Amino acid sequence: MAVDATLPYDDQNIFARILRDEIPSRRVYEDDYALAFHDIAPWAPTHILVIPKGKYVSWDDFTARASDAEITGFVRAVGKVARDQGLVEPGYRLLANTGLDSHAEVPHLHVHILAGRPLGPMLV
Ligand code: IU
Repeated sequence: MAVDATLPYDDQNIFARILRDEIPSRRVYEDDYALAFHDIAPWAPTHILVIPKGKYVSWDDFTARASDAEITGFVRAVGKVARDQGLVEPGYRLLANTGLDSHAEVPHLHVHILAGRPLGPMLV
């Protein structure tokens, strides 16, 4: 079910539980600002989710409330994960759904890193 980006943060959401290690995930990277793990239902040969350590519902919430250090740390982590996974060539796509129309499903900000095949044009 799509989630409303304006809802308050839910400490029991699945990615909060992954952050707390209450639920296993295939982690690929972690630092003070971010955790990256493989998506459980990949849309492409490489499908990694990068989430901030802080409690942010969406891209909108994050960019409105996070500190400059959190934003810089998170964005750098996304770039580092893609580099470390060898995705810069031939390339990758970043995607962050926010709000009902985007069909965001998990109410903790996540950036999708998609790669591993020609992804074609963005159709929507
Ligand atoms: P969305 O942007 O909120 O629609 O993406 C949610 C993603 O989280 C989606 O690709 C799911 O496959 C993924 N996911 C996951 O990796 N592990 C989980 O336990 C759950 C969802 I629930």
